[in-house]
Amino acid sequence: MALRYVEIKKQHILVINQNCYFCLNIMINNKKIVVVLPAYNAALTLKRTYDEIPFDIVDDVVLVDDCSKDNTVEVAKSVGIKHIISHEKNKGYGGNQKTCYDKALSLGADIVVMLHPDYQYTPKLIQSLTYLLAHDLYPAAFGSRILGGGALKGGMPMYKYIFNRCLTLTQNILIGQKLSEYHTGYRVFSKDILEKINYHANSDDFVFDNQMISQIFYAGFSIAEVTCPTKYFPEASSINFSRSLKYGLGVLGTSFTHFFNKIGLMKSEIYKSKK
Ligand SMILES: Nc1nc2c(ncn2[C@@H]2O[C@H](COP(=O)(O)OP(=O)(O)O)[C@@H](O)[C@H]2O)c(=O)[nH]1
Ligand SMILES: [Mg+2]
Repeated sequence: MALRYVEIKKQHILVINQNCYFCLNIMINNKKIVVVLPAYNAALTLKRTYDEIPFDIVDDVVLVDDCSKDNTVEVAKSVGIKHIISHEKNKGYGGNQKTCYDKALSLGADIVVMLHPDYQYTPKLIQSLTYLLAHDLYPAAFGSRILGGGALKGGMPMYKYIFNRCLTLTQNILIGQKLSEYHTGYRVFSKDILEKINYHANSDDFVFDNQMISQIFYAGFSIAEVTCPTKYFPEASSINFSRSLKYGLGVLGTSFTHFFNKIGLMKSEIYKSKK
């Protein structure tokens, strides 16, 4: 009997005969994996990113479009993304992620992968990152551009690299942790984390990412890191020096807030648990 392997709409299918076929999607440890793509002007890079997602283990993809000025939504439809949400107004990167995580939880995700659709981080790392969560070793895993030297090799501007290293050192001291960087955009979270931390209380801007790390550590969760290459090219990076500066100040504010809450001098809304 000749078995046939086909790929239909990103599903891997083993065909025995006309009436009999098997979907070859593998669930790691019975966990549902949802990839969320917070998109803003991602039309030129979305397909390249989407095509590299490992659909043998990924169950669903959600794209949230933050009122892009290009045809991101049309491209998302054309590549076959099932869950597309469009913001009527531009909310910002943090506001976008709030919608992403709400949707992923409503789809019953056990593991949520936040992947930038600007093709800066390779989707080929999804397996390595998600296995750490699927086997209950860690509740969160990040792709680190600092471990393994991916940042400079990938063309991160020198001023961003220096900011990254200085802010990371300060944060490790104030938060009492040992991450290699707090600024990567490649993050995988367990359902437990997303159900517990109050991410809705965070900023709608870029500092959202940093507040989330602070909340995760504050709640007593740990974070794994995996070396990660990165690519800097015009479509993958829009944050200029002044936005970086604003972000850097926000990061310092977040770290001091964390420290003052820890020693009991402040009681901030962002650390109130959702459950
Ligand atoms: N929702 C939203 N996302 C944005 C906005 N500006 C940038 N982004 C997204 O934020 C992420 C990081 O921005 P990016 O310019 O790639 O930053 P960089 O790679 O660190 O220089 C990317 O996924 C962008 O699509 C915005 O105004 N709104
Ligand atoms: Mg980018």
